Amino acid sequence: MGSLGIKVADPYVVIGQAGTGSVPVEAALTLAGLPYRVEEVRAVDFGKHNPMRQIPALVTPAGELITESAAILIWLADIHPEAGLAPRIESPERAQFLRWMAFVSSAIYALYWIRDLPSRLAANEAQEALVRERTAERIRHCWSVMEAQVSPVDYLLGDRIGVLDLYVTVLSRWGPRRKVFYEAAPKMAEVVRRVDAEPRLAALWAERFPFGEGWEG
Ligand SMILES: N[C@@H](CCC(=O)N[C@@H](CS)C(=O)NCC(=O)O)C(=O)O
Repeated sequence: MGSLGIKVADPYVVIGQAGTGSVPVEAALTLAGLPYRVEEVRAVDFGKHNPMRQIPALVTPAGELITESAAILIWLADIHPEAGLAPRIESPERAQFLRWMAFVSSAIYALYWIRDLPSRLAANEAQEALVRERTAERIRHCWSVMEAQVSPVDYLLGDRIGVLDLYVTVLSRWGPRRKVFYEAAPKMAEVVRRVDAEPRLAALWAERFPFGEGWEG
């Protein structure tokens, strides 16, 4: 048994929830063809696995707990190089890969701690509305900064889909949502549309992050 009581022979376990940051992890495991199961958690139970009370978390087949979406995605891609989901350490694309994984995590994803629950920092409804407006503008700005610095081919780092594409695709579906993203980042817009349409992910998107009415904003 691993330290979390999961048998060593178990598949990966993703602690997550539909529509959240666990979806790019689920997508990476799907593309890599790795067996996994999702442990769907309610908000009150987030702390059961992650002391930060956040998802996603990943439990490896050896029973190790990994938190932080960027770390999980980079580690998965590195430990399963045969899946080709990230540039290898000696690759000329490696530095930019790490740069943008860290950027998406720290400059954009981190803002959802306040955006998802503005009352964490805002004292009344008017302040909450301002927080929503200003975080939307900040997120739009960060996407436009990234847009100006990347030169996508079919995907962000070349002609192969990878974990960075999955990360950007899922986060750009969150508020202020896709219409804002398409306008702020037209080159990256083509990439995320390609990832939305990736046949190997069709079933996952349908189950875990469906394209419902008005999903683009
Ligand atoms: N730095 C973390 C952020 C994770 C995060 O904010 N997850 C959201 C769900 S998408 C969450 O758990 N929110 C609840 C909270 O922060 O209280 C990561 O990259 O994994």
